Amino acid sequence: MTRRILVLNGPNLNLLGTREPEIYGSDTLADVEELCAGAAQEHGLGVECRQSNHEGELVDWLQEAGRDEDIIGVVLNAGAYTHTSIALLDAVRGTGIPMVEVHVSNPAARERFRHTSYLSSVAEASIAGAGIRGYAYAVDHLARRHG
Ligand code: CA2
Repeated sequence: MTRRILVLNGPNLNLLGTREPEIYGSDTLADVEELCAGAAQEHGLGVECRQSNHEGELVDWLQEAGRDEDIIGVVLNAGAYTHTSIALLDAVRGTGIPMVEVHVSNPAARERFRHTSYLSSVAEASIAGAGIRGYAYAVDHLARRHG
């Protein structure tokens, strides 16, 4: 099977493009997935895109990725779990797979409760505020580091 990058989106990101366009823009999650597929294809890689509103499901998928030798990296936008989830932090750490944290908006420029990320400490890179292009940058980074 083609080597691939797992693109994981957390809670409410299925709503991208439907509300709050001033914060998140007007592109949808389907647009994000298409963008990632294009960025990966440029490096001869595939993508597997998943979204869940459930923390445990995200943990399960990270664990699965850790057992899958064809997954070379994870792009993770954990949504609001970014600011709360030690379970996701532990899951990423447990996989040992390179992970790039992505945010469509720039949480550092928003409410104080968004300033803490439990995931930054286990991220190889963090990209925030670049809109959905941030996902493509993350895919590109993981592809290039893999070589
Ligand atoms: O900027 C990001 O990508 C966030 O991860 C998005 C999360 C937010 O909790 C983080 O602080 C930053 C929220 C995703 C909710 O997305 C929506 C999109 C459109 C309409 C409603 C929610």
